[in-house]
Amino acid sequence: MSVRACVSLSLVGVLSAALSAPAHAASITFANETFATGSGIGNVPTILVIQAADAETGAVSWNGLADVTSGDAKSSSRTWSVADLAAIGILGADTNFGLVFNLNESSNNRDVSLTALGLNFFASDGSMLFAAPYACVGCNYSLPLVLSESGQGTGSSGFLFRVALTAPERAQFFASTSNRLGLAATINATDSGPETFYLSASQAQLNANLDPMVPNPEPASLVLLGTGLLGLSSVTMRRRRSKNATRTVKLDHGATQRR
Ligand SMILES: [Ca+2]
Ligand SMILES: [Ca+2]
Repeated sequence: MSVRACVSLSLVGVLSAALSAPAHAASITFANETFATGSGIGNVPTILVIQAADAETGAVSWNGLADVTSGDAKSSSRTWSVADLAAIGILGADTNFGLVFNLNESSNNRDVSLTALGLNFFASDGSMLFAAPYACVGCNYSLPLVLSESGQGTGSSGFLFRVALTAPERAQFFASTSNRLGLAATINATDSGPETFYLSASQAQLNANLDPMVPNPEPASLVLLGTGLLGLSSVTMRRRRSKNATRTVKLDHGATQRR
């Protein structure tokens, strides 16, 4: 195949990725931010409480009639209806809101490894509208994410995750005051007290440090985009090799991870 034909096919791949709709989807991201308001499970908008030794996994979801906790989730876990969310300042007009993760570990075992995290958006009848998985594309904090407890006390300080929905998802979820939000998480290397997650509107604080967040590209779009870019890269590499046979090109995707 000629170089020109390869370039044409690669561009088709890139264009088809760009044209695939929707280009974005709901996601949770992390930028190594901490959050220092609230104290105690009952004093913050807690959504999920999970506790087990060594490894814990649990979820709270909505079955159309009541909350359902599973795995290591405690009864203090609860879903939040759109009406509940409005009462704590999380509205459909918000471009993002916060999800705060508190550790409760013993002093000689402060690290945990977050291996899965995802919000689930339910219709009032219990059916799933859509999910917001942890999908920190290009943010340098991929899962499993090792986090270390910085201070004792549930709610006194925590790690701030940001949740972003697309405009159509916001419109869909916030259209009914009885739609509900649930959460699932899996954490390894745990001990001592429960790990907790709570919600935060606090738009002013959330927006103070970072640019407004946008939802991440969908994985399918990323694959197509990656395929197109790889095609372009291989063409470029072949052309360079033909000009300079001894030169080696190394592609570095820049992925690093906090340990
Ligand atoms: Ca630990
Ligand atoms: Ca713990």
